[in-house]
Amino acid sequence: MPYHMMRLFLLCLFALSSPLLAEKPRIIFDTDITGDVDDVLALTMCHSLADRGACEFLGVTISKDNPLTASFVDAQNTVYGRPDLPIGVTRDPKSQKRPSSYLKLADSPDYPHDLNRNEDAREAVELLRELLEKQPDHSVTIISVGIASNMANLLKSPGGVDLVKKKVKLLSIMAGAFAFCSGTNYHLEANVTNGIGFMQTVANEWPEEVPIIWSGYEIGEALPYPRQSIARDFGYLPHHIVRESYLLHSGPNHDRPCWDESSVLYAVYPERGFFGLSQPGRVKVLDDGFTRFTPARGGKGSQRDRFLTMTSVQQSRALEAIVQLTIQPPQP
Ligand SMILES: [Ca+2]
Repeated sequence: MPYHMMRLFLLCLFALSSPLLAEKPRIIFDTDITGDVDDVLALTMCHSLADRGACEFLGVTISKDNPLTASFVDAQNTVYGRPDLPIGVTRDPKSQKRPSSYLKLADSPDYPHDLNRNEDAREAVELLRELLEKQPDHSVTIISVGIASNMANLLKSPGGVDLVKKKVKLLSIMAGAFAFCSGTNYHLEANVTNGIGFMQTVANEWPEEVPIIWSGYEIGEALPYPRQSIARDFGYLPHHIVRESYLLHSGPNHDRPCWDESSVLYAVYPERGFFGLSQPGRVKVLDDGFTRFTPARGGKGSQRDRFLTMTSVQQSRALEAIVQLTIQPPQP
């Protein structure tokens, strides 16, 4: 075969086998945006990745109770050029009520938007069901980075397990702990402990056929967002909702761990090697909130769950990717 033909053949072969050609993830971002600020940075990453064409951003659902959540998310979505992105809020009275240091920015004239009250937002599970039903089968990636109220209530809704089985490709969830972290081998992580029953429903009832990738506390703890970036990288707008939220929550002298951002990065770029994966197995949520992982042995037992792992090389790559996706300006 002549050289140029061989080259063409090899290029075609590469293109056909390239994961870049795989269908882009269609993402739903399920967040408890209230207490911690990593949700704000993670939501920004969803916008940046959608702006790059790396994913299709279907909507946001909110899993904790605070009257300003929907308004704040709409303000941030408006900053990032998606003023009409669907937003759903939990109305489950068992969802944790939570004060916030930064949601008040929703009331600032610096961040105009048109969804001003949670009462005007959709109910989260109703929105999740509608978004899922409209998508092709096995095409939706749900990124869940808060308490599991919406995920549990989705499963409990009529036909919910079958809907997840039919439409969802992956659940990328920030919850639990799977390695030594925070000074212990038995860390009780907040997204679990703030709603243990919800997380138990997810761990017990999520369909076996739909993989769950867990980002444990230890992953975000090892990804401290650099405070220098907050100081330097958001000056392209006179007021920046990400910068102001971060400062209201963490102040200028803290490198906030990127717990939620890790689940976004994995969900959209699972094949880029930012993280490793544990062997397959099953997570059980104990009554005290600990997440116990049992590996499948010899092909026996559930293989639904894996958790993220990270080498030091992956740590530096993942952190820089998170920073670059967080500081990326909105599309003009
Ligand atoms: Ca969160």
